[in-house]
Parts: sequence; structure tokens; C-alpha cells
Amino acid sequence: MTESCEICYTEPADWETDTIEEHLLHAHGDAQPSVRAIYGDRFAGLFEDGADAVADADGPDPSGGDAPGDPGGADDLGPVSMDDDGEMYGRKWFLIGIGGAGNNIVDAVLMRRDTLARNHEDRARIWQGGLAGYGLLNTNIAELEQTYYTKELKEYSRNDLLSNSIIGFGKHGYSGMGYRWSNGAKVAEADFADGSNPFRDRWDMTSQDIRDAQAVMLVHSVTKGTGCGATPVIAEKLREEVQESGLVIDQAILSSVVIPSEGVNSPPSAAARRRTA
Ligand SMILES: Nc1nc2c(ncn2[C@@H]2O[C@H](COP(=O)(O)OP(=O)(O)OP(=O)(O)O)[C@@H](O)[C@H]2O)c(=O)[nH]1
Ligand SMILES: [Mg+2]
Repeated sequence: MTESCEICYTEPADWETDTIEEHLLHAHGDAQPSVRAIYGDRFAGLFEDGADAVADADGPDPSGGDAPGDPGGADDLGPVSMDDDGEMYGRKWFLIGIGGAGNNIVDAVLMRRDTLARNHEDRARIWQGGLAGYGLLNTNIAELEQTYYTKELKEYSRNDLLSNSIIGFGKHGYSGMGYRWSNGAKVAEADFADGSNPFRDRWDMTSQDIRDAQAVMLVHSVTKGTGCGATPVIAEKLREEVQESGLVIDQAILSSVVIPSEGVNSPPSAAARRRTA
């Protein structure tokens, strides 16, 4: 019996062609990196030696006669490159960027992922497997508004950000915590007060997606109020309210910290504050 296609999950009965080789050429000829990633053993035979022979027998060359390895059109990524759920490759990290530094770093990861996918790079597949899900959290709405995540990926308005990404909704002015770590902790705790759970009710990360990941990585700074003060509270709540309890081996939560440069990141001294006041 002929195997089904591991790229588009269709059965031979759904194909216009008879063999898997012909199907790959006809249906996925414009997504050669996907074919190479999934059918590496057949790729050379199809696209480097035998493509013309098979294609000539069956009609026009679906790859458009481009040189081997041509990634195809940027807006037609093929089912593998477009797949955003990581299912085919397993799910590893759930990344949460907290505060300005964390937001920017996770944002850069997402931009890189999308650039690779748009260019049909083989590495896009690895990236998708590495990323089970993601979210950005902050107390500063202006920092969130500048991100690729807000502007392009989610197309969030300010209102959308308030519910999906703000820590301490309704509890402060959304302009950050400065060097007051205790305030960062307090506003994060306020989100979970009286039985509330923003992971369940508000933030754009579902608890199930977080549980499905192999591990959760929190990306944040340790010098200012949000990254330093809110992150431990969020980590604790993740453990208590989101992750499955009673496992023999708990799902790991890792903290990925921006190491501060000496002298640059410490709070301004009292004298400096007086000078600028
Ligand atoms: N590597 C890297 N470091 C950054 C970036 N943005 C800020 N930082 C560093 O992060 C530290 C400041 O912490 P932030 O994350 O900006 O502060 P925050 O957590 O948003 O806290 P508040 O603004 O006080 O609410 C400093 O050490 C910065 O150098 C970034 O995009 N990349
Ligand atoms: Mg900030």
C-alpha cells in the first residue's frame, strides 16, 4: 500500500498522481526545503537528478524550472513552513518574555522564526520544533506597543494589549515599575488575587499550550521592577495554577536572565536623583 504524504497528510486516494514521488513533485515542488526536510532520502532523486524526467512525463515542471533548492514564492510557504503549531516536530520551549528586555528578546526570536519561514529556510523547521508557544508580558504598554509581536504578529490595539499582555491590569498607569522590584511583585500578585488567574482569563497564552510544552522559559532582566519583581511571582503562579500537579517529574521552569553590565544597570544613587530632580 502506498504511504500517505507526511507533508500534507493526504492519502494516495486524494492525489492526482499515482506515486508519492510524483505527488511530491506536483504538490510540493514549490516547497523544496520542506521535501528535503521530510523526505531527505528522496530529495536528490526528485529534484537534483530525476525531476525533469518525471515532470516531463507528466506535464510542466511544477518547480517552474528553477535551480535546485529554490525556496519558492515568499507567500506560498507550503504546509510545513506555514504550520505554526509545532506538532510535526514535537514541542519544546514555551517562551515568556517579561519586562522590556524579556519582551525584546522573545520578539527577536519570533522575528527570526518568521524570516526563516518566509525564506523557506531548512532551519525554519528546527525553529518551529523548538518553540511550543510564546507570550509577552509587561507593565509598560509603550514597550509592548513597539514590538513586532504587537504590530505585525497579533496586530493588537492598546486595548488588546491591556487584556492580553499587561501585568497588573487596572492597578497602575502602565508605564513600568522603575527600580521598585516590590512594586513589580505587588502588581503581579494583584492579577492573581481573589481567585483570578490571568493565564486562564486574560493573557494570550492558554494553560493547555503551556502544559503541552516540554519546559517553560522565562526571559527577563534582573535590574528593574518588572523583570526582577514580577517574574518570581509569575513563576510561582505558573507552578501552582497552570502546571499539572502530582507529576513524578515536574515540567521545568527555566529563567533566562540578561546579565547586567557593571555600573550601568544599578539604580541611580540618591545624589544622582537629587541632581536630576
Ligand atoms: N539584551 C538586552 N537587554 C536589554 C534589552 N532591553 C533592556 N535590556 C536590559 O534590561 C535591563 C533593564 O531591564 P528592563 O527589562 O528594561 O526593565 P523592566 O523589567 O521592563 O522593568 P521596568 O521598566 O522598571 O518596569 C538593563 O540591564 C538593560 O540593559 C534588550 O532588548 N536586550
Ligand atoms: Mg520596562
